[in-house]
Amino acid sequence: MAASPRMRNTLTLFSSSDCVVCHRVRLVLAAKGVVYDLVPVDTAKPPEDLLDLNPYHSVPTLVDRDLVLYAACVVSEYLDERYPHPPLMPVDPLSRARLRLAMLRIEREWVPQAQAIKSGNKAQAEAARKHLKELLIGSLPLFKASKFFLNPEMSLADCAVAPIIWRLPSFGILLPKEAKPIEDYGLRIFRNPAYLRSLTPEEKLLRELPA
Ligand SMILES: N[C@@H](CCC(=O)N[C@@H](CS)C(=O)NCC(=O)O)C(=O)O
Repeated sequence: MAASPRMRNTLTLFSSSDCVVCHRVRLVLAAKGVVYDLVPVDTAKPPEDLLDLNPYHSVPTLVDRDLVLYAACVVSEYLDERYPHPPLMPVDPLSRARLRLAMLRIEREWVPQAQAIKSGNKAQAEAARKHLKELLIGSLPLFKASKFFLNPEMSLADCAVAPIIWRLPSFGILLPKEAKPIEDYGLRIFRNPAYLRSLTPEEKLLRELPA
């Protein structure tokens, strides 16, 4: 949960207001119930602090006292270790490796499509829309296999996937009927009270929260 500006918290997150990668980290923080200061960033005009702290000037960037972390995968795993409850990774090495590989593929294949839909020109956005839809439909067996993404419990992988599913209506992606397990999966996450806490005001407008 983002704290009021007057409070000083240990953690500060530089985050833009509508970004699947920042949303991923905000969802980890919300699932853990961690209080933090949120610094809204316009990536076209990054604040001086961010320019000094992160050589890539990217968001999300997390500051925990003297520690500065960037890259959503690094930040998410750090938060899961720093705030162990509830755990967002399975315990056995095989399941952990599978989830890490899934997160890598989401980062390399799904996220660039989401970013191109939002920021690309018309042709790039249209191609990305088509590609993302194909990727999702191709992953249907994974959404059907367990309650959450590749895991019986909510995990860091869901924190990476759910922000993309949340945006499908705003991306203009309508999934076919046979992809209902993806919609059902999304609803299981969106109904979690932590999910609401992960959203910025801009992201709240992207679709209706389920009852
Ligand atoms: N690999 C980075 C990428 C994050 C990313 O693409 N962030 C975008 C905003 S959604 C950004 O900061 N763009 C501005 C820049 O990179 O200068 C991560 O996982 O954190």
